[in-house]
Amino acid sequence: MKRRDFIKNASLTGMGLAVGNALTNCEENTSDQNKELTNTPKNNSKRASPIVVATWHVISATAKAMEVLNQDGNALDAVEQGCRIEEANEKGQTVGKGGLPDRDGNVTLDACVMDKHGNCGAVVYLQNIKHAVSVARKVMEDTPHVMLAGEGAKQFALSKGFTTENLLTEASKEAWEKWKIEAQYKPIINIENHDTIGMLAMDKNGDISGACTTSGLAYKLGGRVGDSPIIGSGLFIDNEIGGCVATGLGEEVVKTVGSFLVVELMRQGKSPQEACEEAIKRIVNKPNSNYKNFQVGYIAINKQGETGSYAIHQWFSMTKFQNGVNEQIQSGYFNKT
Ligand code: SD4
Repeated sequence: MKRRDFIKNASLTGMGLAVGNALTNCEENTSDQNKELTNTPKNNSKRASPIVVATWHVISATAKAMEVLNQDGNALDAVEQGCRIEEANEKGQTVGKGGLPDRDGNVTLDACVMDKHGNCGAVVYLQNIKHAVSVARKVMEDTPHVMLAGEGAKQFALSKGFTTENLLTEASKEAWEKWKIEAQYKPIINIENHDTIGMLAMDKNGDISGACTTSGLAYKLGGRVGDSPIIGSGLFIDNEIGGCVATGLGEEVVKTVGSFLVVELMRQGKSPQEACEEAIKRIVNKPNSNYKNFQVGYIAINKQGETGSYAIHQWFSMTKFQNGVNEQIQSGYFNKT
């Protein structure tokens, strides 16, 4: 058996069975105590129409995702196809091709996906392969693993038919050359650097999936990985409750496991908007928080099709496509000074 086949089989047999048992056990456990712990809001309401939301102003990406949903694609297909639009957009300097490099001039990509079953896949420090989100999906579907890094991720992608290309465009190279003149040995954390695309979709069956893809912070230290490919931080989906994706300074999102936090707050009964606001408060209310110097933004969706978004600073926005309307919505923000 080839190594690749072995990996695939392992995911479908041993490990698959383990997960299957765990799920079965959960379903069978109907004790009152367990119900209380789970505290899942009831989903008696009418099913919402298909919906796509994404971080920042990415109308073409949400349009693509909705096109997939309208053609009976599922939420996972929608978020993957939507994110690919921005990964291929050379003008976007924070995602895929054209992404700004690290301080050594290397473009390194992070991405993840999570589906309605709670399956997930991620790649970190991926180089020379533009569609990191699709590689992340392959990790989820074709291996028993959740995350592949660096050269291993690249070799895996090549084995799946992805091809390599230079992701550093002339414009991004020029910007990097300019940055090098004054290069300060600290992460640049002003809000203009944050443009990760995180996308959540709910399909006609009411199932939710999400994806997140980025070239990370511009001029980061070589090897640095942010929140975007970390399940629970950059993205989290619980198909019983809803989903959340993050953008901004990944280090601060990781420290509060932001996307998981938002979903858990929704589980406790908060609306997506309230949950995003509470998660931002966790960051800014920390003793000695220097939140004035960095941006973090969250967008969220719940099972009823309600959405929310909130950030530390002004000018964060969410693109939302529902009922034929594809629009950019400015987010509320914490720092009014
Ligand atoms: C990171 N959260 O790597 C990402 C950066 C980001 O738009 O959001 N860029 O920390």
